[in-house]
Amino acid sequence: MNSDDSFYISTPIFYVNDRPHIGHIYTATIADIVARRQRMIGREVFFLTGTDEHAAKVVDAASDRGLSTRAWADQNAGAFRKAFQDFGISNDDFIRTSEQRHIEFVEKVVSDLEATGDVYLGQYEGWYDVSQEEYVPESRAKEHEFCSPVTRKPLVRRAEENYFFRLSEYSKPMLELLERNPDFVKPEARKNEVIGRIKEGLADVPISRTGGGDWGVSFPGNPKHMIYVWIDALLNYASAIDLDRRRHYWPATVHLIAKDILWFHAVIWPSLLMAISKARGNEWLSVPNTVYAHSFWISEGQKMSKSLGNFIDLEQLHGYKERFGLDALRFFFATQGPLDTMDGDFSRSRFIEVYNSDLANTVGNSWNRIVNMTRRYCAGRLNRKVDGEGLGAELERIASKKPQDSLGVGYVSHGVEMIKAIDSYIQETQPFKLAKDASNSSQVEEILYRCAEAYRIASLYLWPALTEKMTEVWYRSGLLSYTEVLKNRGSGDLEQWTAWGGLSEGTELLEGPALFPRYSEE
Ligand code: ME8
Repeated sequence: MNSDDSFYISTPIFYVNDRPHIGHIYTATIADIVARRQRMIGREVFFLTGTDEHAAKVVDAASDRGLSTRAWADQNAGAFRKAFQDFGISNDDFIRTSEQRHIEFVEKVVSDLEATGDVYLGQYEGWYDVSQEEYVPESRAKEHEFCSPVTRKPLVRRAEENYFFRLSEYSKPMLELLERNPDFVKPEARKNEVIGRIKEGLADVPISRTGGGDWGVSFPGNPKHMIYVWIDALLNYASAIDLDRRRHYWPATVHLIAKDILWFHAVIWPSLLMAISKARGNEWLSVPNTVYAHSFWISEGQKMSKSLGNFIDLEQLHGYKERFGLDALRFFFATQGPLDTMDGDFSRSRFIEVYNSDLANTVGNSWNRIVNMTRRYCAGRLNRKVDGEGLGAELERIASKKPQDSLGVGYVSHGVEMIKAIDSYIQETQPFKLAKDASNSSQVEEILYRCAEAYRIASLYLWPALTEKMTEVWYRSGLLSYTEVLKNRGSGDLEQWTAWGGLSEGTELLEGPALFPRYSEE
């Protein structure tokens, strides 16, 4: 079991047949926001991402370009690594399935499973979805007119001698797991889909292929067979843990994925882990706490596709970053993304609308007003430290609400609500009017302290998404030590930080450029 204060979050490992796009950056950003918040509340976080390299489509994409598979995989793995840096992702490790540490682990596990009989040699014939690298059961193939349920590309008939994983043995343990741990699959509706499909019955699954070249991990003792890319891929979550050094992070707290790969994560992966535990003794690798499957981004109202030309690629994302700032993109992902069971539409007009209303007019403007009034009426300093009367109770009410998603991403919206509460408070108390009469000066000082202090509290809710701009706010209000605390993982204490009164008397608020300048298309 992992220690209570550790928190292990992963993204899928992404195929290197092409460069990253919005979907990959989205999942990584959400995982990043979760990871940052968990570090903030004092957990010791391990945040893993990486690349899935041994897929046939990587081989095909490389040969289309006249490159070696290795060269193409290296190039794209590099592109993922760079993109994650460019978009502020704070992953602790980046695993590639072509690394030796991973390959050795896969070989060891597969040998163990062969020894217990959970993996055996047999015959398979069925419908294969080349675009998704998976077999599709007869009934599902029929239902989708023998096309890929995901990409609509025609399925192909494949027959082969394969090694199989005895998944059929795990229906009962899987149903028990889902019963015992109601948080195992999130959101709730996804869990019901999974339970429904398990109840239809689980068949053994092929886990090797032959004749597809030598790009992959060969089956231990029978190198004619290569280990199927999905088994190879799922094991990354364990191989990266480096069982001596990072053992205390196990089991994973959350595997964050999208709905397209839910079955692999919610059924095959835990079954595999149960089989591994059987081989190695109980609890060697126990099942994750939660598999969280978000939905898809679509674009301008339609499914994204290369042929429609509405694919939001890396260049476009860089365009948003340059024009609006990285924080604006992260904020849009956090508050408008398909985190639940509905797909989310990424449209430029919506992006601008959210940017202007939440960031320019609320988060940015409110800070600007507080600083300007403090400079104008109080020589730039918060001269009077007071309690939160008139504002504190409202902040507490907002803070006590549970966000809709179980990951806690919704806390970002709490920060915006808190800032709206500051704006209402300014509206009610009218410090700009009071300041006209010098005899009100202490009252004005009190109001401005309350606003700045409430903003400080809101900034802590916003920081996991708005990391650059809230760090800037901390700089402008003498709180730069926060960033030092956050660098030392696990030393943050959010309760203490968000308690009223963090800003000391005499704090100077510094002027600076607008945090989020209003955007207009002209
Ligand atoms: O499936 N909207 O890799 P992959 C939101 N290698 N998220 C999206 C998205 C969209 N339109 N499109 C993709 C694989 N994603 C395997 C995984 S894990 C052991 C192996 C995101 O490169 C989302 O996280 O096809 C989805 O699950 C993932 O990219 C699929 O990435």
